[in-house]
Amino acid sequence: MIAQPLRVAMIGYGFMGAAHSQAWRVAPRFFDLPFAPEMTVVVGRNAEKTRAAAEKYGWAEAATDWREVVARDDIDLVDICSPGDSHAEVAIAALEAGKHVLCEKPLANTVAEAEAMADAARAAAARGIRAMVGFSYRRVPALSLARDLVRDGRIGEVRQIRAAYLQDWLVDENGPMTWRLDKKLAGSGALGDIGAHAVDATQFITGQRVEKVSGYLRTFVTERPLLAETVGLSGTASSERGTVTVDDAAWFTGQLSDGAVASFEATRYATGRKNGLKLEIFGSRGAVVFDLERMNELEFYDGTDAAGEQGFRRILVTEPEHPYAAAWWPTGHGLGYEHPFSHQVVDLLNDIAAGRDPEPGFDEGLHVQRVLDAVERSAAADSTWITVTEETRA
Ligand code: SOE
Repeated sequence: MIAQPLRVAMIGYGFMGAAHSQAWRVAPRFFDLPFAPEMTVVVGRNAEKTRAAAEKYGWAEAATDWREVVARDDIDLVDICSPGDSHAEVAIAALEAGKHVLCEKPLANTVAEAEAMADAARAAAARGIRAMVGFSYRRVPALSLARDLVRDGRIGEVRQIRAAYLQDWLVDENGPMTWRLDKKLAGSGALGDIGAHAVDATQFITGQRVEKVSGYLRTFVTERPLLAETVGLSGTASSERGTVTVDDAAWFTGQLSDGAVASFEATRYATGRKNGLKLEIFGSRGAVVFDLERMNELEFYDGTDAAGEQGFRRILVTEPEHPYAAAWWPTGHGLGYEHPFSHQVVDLLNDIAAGRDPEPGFDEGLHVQRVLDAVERSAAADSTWITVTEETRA
């Protein structure tokens, strides 16, 4: 049977746009999908660059006006890969226009925006329109396997978690300003960009929510050279400096809904750590350890093993029995950073076809946003404990 087309518009074509383009192109070639995705149009502010991106990544058209695109009858799904300051406006307009939405994380720049998005997603769901947040790491096979083991009780009751997302791309203090260092565009720094992944992965694996936090934020380098382009001097190196308005690193402790305690670290200054999301989940009968720099592996400690044989075992998560793995390569031929983005597309399209809400939906994205916000408020109040409130804040 020929699958019905699903016409996609992607907003933004930077790092995430490249990853999502790859997913839209590859997913239908490796998985049986209920729809045939069509890469209809990519949207960006600069016409020439957007045209180049369309050609490079395989989009049929390039456009500069997202409002026009979101209203088009020949678009079924809007994929938001632009900086956080545009998420709320684009997502809400798309949902109201009856388009399914995939939105990069963190869901928004503020709790108020995330609330409005979650409201729009709930109203849209009543009309069969679906919304998903792109916490792609949930769909790394080893991380999914960790969730399965914990859910099946293989480590007993979860008591302690260490979640650290360590990068080092800001170590050089002459590294240029980017939108990720501007609070107006990004909402927050390491906290929202990578700390959000640590929070989501922890909640996903344990099935518990972060309910209370104590946080500390630090900006090590407060001014950085502006990119020539940013000051309108095309082709010239800029000597102007811009102010970094976000955190470089975030530390926080969290209390979880079923009584577990978690420590979180998110930093762009961990010299030598390139993209290390390390999650250690300790339970009453065992433990699981995941490290994104070794993303095809999961360490599992089974406390029920014979006393003389106990120890962490390394599972190479590439067997056909493992989550998502059967669609790809023979055993032992691992996956990379880009594959979870394909899995995200697969799960989203299956959810749309089955008429169920995707995970994580905008309500979960909103909860993560509340956690980030609570960490910021705690940090501003000398690390005092803050309850992650479910109420609207003015
Ligand atoms: C996207 O999921 C993302 O969080 C990026 O926004 C980060 O910058 C990257 O380092 C990890 O992935």
